[in-house]
Amino acid sequence: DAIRPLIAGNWKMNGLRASAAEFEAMLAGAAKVAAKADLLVCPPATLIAAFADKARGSKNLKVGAQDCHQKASGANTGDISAEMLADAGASAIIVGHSERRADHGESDFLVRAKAEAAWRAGLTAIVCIGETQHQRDAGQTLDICRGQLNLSLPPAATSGNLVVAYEPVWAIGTGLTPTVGDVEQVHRFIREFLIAKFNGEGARMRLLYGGSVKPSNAAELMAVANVNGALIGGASLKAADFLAIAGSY
Ligand code: G2H
Repeated sequence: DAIRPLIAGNWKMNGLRASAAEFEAMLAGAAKVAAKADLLVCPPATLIAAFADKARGSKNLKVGAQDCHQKASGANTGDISAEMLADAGASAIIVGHSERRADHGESDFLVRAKAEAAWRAGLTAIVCIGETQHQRDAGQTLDICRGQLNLSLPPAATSGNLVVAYEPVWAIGTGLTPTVGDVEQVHRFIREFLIAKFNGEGARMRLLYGGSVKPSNAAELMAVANVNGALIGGASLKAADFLAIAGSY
């Protein structure tokens, strides 16, 4: 069977309660594009409950989170647990985004613990990996990806509880995208890794591309072998762009 694509929006630190109108437009348009792909919107934590309430009962569009703490509860001022995100109505959590790895010093080991926290709360983990410009220039792209996959993916990963997102750091928010050939090479490498480690489950896991995906390049990127959807930042903030990307399947 073909892998059902996932089009996931990562709003990052953008969005106020007034953004509900944009989310409602996504919800309204989702039915048209949902025949071919699952849709997920990951707003900032402050908006998850309100958006999830609006999306309740929608089979077309779900709400997710951008990060979680690895523990279920405790003396961790300012942190939010996967259990709390599940309680707010999230169905998935992005973990290990390069901005968190860079800005908050998150290690592969912590990312793995966060993925397991998502599962503990019954949620899907979307684990992000990807190389920096410096690492790409040094020819280390596949080595970096292998290292991150080895250490960030928990051994109990299945095609149902894990999504992998490949996001070359130099392509994030820069407007630069790798060539189709580059994406194809890295995604083939990741697929081979996943099959070697998780057998049939690895063959069925969803593998997203992320980094400056927009309506004008989505069809080309989504057509690449082993690209089973997209993780979209900037272009996921506007319903028209997000739905156009989702509709490019
Ligand atoms: C990569 C991506 C979303 P953008 O971070 O995760 O952001 O599409 O803005 O490059």
